[in-house]
Amino acid sequence: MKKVFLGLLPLLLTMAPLSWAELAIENAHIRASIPGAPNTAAFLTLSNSGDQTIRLVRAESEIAARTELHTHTKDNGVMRMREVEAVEVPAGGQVVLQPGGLHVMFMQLVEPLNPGEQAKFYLVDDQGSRHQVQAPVMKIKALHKSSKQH
Ligand SMILES: [Cu+2]
Repeated sequence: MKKVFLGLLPLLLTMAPLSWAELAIENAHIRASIPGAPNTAAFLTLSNSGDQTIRLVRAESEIAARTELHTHTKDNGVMRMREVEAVEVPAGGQVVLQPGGLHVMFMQLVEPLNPGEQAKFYLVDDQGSRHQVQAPVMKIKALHKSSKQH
């Protein structure tokens, strides 16, 4: 046991200051923009292999005038989008950003995003670390008509 512990120690020491390394971002994809619609969204899966909650407090990109963290809420039976203060990924946990739920919102796209293209954006945590996300642009059907309005 002692041998195993000593063997792991250098690795643990190396990893300790890099808390951002605990966040894994998978299955990222961006909805292709609809002609004439200035907004679109990105979806992805966040996994936290660390032992502390990761709080993502904002999103940034150069593909849109505004990039925000959004969720959907039901308001008198109508699905609406609103900005969230933070997306929290619990220690050892996973959060899925998906149509109808949490998403990264791009408002006032600089140019249309077409299927087959790639785009880049960032998720920023409350420690100031910027997590770069490179994602393919794909055709994704809107779940609700209201998800087009903003
Ligand atoms: Cu939104």
